[in-house]
Amino acid sequence: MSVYKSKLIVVLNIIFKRKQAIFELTTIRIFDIKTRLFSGDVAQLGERGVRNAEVRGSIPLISTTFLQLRKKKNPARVALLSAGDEGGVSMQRSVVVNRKTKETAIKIHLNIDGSGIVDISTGIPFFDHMLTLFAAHGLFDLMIDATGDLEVDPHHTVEDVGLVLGDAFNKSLGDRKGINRYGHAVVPMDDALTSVTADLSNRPFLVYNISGDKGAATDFAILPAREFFRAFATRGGMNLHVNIFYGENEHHMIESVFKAAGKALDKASALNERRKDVPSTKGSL
Ligand SMILES: [Mn+2]
Repeated sequence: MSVYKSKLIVVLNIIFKRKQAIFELTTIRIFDIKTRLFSGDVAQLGERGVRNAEVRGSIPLISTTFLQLRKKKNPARVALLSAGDEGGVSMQRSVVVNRKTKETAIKIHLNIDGSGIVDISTGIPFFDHMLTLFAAHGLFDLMIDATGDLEVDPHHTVEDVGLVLGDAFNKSLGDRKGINRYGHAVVPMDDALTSVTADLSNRPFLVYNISGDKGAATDFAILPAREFFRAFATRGGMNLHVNIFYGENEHHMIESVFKAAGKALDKASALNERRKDVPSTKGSL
């Protein structure tokens, strides 16, 4: 930011010091935010991060400006948010959600504008494998640390991870302004083919159709996967349609479901630079 712009911001801040909303509006109008977009941070953010930051660019710039001017008043907050701004991290939609019950303890860190960095431990290796595929193909950064009463049944852990991951998506999406809202993917895995269609409508509803042969049962089979997606869609405020068209191998069938879900949700959750408001003619989601 040029010296001229910095000084102008100081002046604006003094003029509007009790009217933050006006200050923000003024700043957005004056500067072309895209021109100062994290010079040097592109490599860290990746293409999608930059694109999303461009869409949302105005907000971090303004927070940074406020932080610089109010540094003396709240140093801890300044340090936290400034660090994020320097690394471009604050531009991304990133949340941490914790949930602990008598059956399970789950911690999830999700960045829906990530690059597919995954670290998952649920105690159910096949579930870890599926969630890894979901995040890797959806380009989400996802850390899941879950422990549950697996000696009773994997069901509690599977369902509760679905609930907490749904919460994490819901929190990440915020007021859902600027998102595509809809996303669709059809993904093959050798003999299996699945489509997932997502509408981030805030109207939870799961459709889960299995046309093919269900194959041999595993400890994380097609039906437990459905319970995961039911919990996930409910808490995530999503309408999800999962259609498993066919498949001979159950592992491949479920794998195509999780990959397709990741890709569909990547598209649906991404910010669209042409959309400034909530993608609903009602005005809210
Ligand atoms: Mn596999």
